[in-house]
Amino acid sequence: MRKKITLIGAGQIGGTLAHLIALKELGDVVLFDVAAGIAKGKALDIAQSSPVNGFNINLSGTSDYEDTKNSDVIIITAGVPRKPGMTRDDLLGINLKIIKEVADGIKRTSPNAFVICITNPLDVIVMALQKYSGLPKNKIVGMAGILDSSRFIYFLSQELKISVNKIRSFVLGGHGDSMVAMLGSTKIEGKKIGELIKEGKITKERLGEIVDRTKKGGAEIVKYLEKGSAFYAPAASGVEMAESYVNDLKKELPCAAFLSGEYGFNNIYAGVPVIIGKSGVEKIIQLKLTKDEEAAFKDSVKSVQNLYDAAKKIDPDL
Ligand code: A3D
Repeated sequence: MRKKITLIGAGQIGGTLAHLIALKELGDVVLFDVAAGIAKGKALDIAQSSPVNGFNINLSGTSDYEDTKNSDVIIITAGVPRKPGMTRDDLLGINLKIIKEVADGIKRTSPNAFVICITNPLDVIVMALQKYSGLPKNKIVGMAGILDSSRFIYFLSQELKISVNKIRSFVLGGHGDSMVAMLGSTKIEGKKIGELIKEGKITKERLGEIVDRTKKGGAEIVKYLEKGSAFYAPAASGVEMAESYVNDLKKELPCAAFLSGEYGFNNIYAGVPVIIGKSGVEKIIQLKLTKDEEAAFKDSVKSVQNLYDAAKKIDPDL
């Protein structure tokens, strides 16, 4: 039987997710939004492309959680995106309220779903979603690391004139300015990045600039767009997670997952490599970090912890 995939939030990312899922025939799509017209309009528009693109799934739009009942996968983008000059953390108060409402809706109607959260500030919102909904921690996961890693790999490929397919890397930690590009685990055509520096293919300084551009990758797009934030690459990243779950691909993907002792942290969500398969987050991969990476990762998780403390002050229910 085809899977039922609900997208909570039918904005820029929600609409793109629906389109990609339709093209891949990953499942039937329900687009949910408080603005019902946007959800219905986008569902109908994408459905009308099915004769051209030759896909065969059902798409519908709604603002009623009953229509999302028994979803297999839920991807959440409900919330407000950044405006130029804003940090992701500035969205905390408003998106926390929205996520509380969403948590209540999905807990009532789809308690067995695999839930992917994309709403910012990501790590704190996904943690709040888990707390509010009480759904199992291995079934609630945040999308950020795939996008941050993808940005880093793209920038490296442009710099080195090497196909993105030949570069492997992870960006981990919190999805904010403190995110950590794991240079020790970065491989380019099988070679460690340190070897490329020795060979004179890239300088340390240039590499530093690329890491910095990755950290500010979202803000660069916000500035260009003037209205709204990135949506194509975020949607593609969310779909990769959904696909690994639906088709039990057991891919190793950097995602915001609940840590219970891994990397020395407890009771907090942060970006780490995980295996996603039919049971959800099936395993957290423990990478060997260099001393510098370990220190940067700790700092990054601490900033997530600080923001979660700020969230608790906003809502004592957390
Ligand atoms: P946008 O196009 O504004 O869509 C958000 C949608 O959410 C709108 O259609 C709203 O009507 C809807 N919405 C608001 N409140 C509710 C509610 N209570 N229930 C259901 N729907 C609601 O934004 P977007 O799609 O560009 O971005 C969505 C979120 O993703 C924002 O918080 C962004 O900051 C975040 N984002 C995260 C990443 C990550 O890598 C984690 C990347 C890019 C954007």
